[in-house]
Amino acid sequence: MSTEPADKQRLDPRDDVRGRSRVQDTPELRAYYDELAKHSTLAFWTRANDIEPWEPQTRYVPTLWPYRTMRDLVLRSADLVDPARAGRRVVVLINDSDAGRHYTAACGWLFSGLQVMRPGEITPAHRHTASAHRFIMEGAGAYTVVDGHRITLEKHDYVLTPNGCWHDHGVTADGKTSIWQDGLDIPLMNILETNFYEVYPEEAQQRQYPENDSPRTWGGAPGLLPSRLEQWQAPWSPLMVYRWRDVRPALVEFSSVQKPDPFDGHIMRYSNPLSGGWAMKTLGAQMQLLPAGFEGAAHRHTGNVVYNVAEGRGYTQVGDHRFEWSEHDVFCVPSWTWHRHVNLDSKAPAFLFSFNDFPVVESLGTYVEQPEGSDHGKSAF
Ligand code: 1HN
Repeated sequence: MSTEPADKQRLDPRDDVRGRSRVQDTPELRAYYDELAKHSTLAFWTRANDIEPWEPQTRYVPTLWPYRTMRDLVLRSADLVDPARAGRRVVVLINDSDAGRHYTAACGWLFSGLQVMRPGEITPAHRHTASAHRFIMEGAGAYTVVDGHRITLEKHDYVLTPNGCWHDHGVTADGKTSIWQDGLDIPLMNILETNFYEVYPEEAQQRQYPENDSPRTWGGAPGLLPSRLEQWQAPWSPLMVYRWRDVRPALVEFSSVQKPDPFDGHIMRYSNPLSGGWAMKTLGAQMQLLPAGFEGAAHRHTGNVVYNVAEGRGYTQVGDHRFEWSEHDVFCVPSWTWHRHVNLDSKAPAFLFSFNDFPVVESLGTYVEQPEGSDHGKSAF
């Protein structure tokens, strides 16, 4: 016998089965629910089907932030506020959904923004529980100082600011106005209510190590690690910057000997060279090469991804949205949303940088992937 769903639960015929909530509303029950509410309680069966969906239900909308619009907006912020007063001069990418606005999220647990720095400017030194990473989009002379390690930054370099590390950044006086994308796990840290923040006693840190000591120590050549250094204790990668001048040729070499993945083309992760795992505990990042004319197959997976187009032109179908992209456009793929990538250039590869919350999703054992047309992976069980 069909029953009406209880108070305010969504109407889904699939819920009319044993093991799901299908309690019919009655005047006695309504009175009981009112009584429960007075005592900071509720009847689980009135909410069960909503809070235990059959499969992940994202609260985020697929979104494209086109660089031709974003660039003008970000540059305008440089005329309007001083980074030393603003703390950080960042235009935040907001997912235009209740959850996105509430958590200040671009997608899922991912916060992202575009930051601009003019020559001679600095962002005052600070630290927080949230982890951060950055993808350099344009400019010259940018640098960051992470716990006393000064790192010079060039276009398309990827750099870490792990949780709790002091950091400040700037652009040298002889550099060029620089724009980069920041990615942080702020929404996750705030939902866990674990987020602390501190300002450094001085505006900027003194460099405590030789310039670029991190990549010079840990990234001199692939697979080559120091034999006699004290063991690295931190839970993040000792290699803090991954240079585009190394990453791009590495992907081209990789693609020359491997078959492309049907969904992602040739995709590589920015990993901790000591473990092979993600470089930080909460945020992951990848670079992928879509071969000329690549037409990816559709799949979906748990975990959220924010892309930044490093090179090329194409489109990504995300749910009902077709995002045509070219250099530095940013777009997101929310958890468990079907998507496929297409490189519209028949002669040149496209490169997509992306960052994600996979380290969290994987470490909790909740990563699930499903190729289109297959039942495999549909359920986590
Ligand atoms: C942060 O530390 C930076 O250091 C940029 O550049 C953006 C947004 C929220 C919280 C911390 C930075 C940030 C941030």
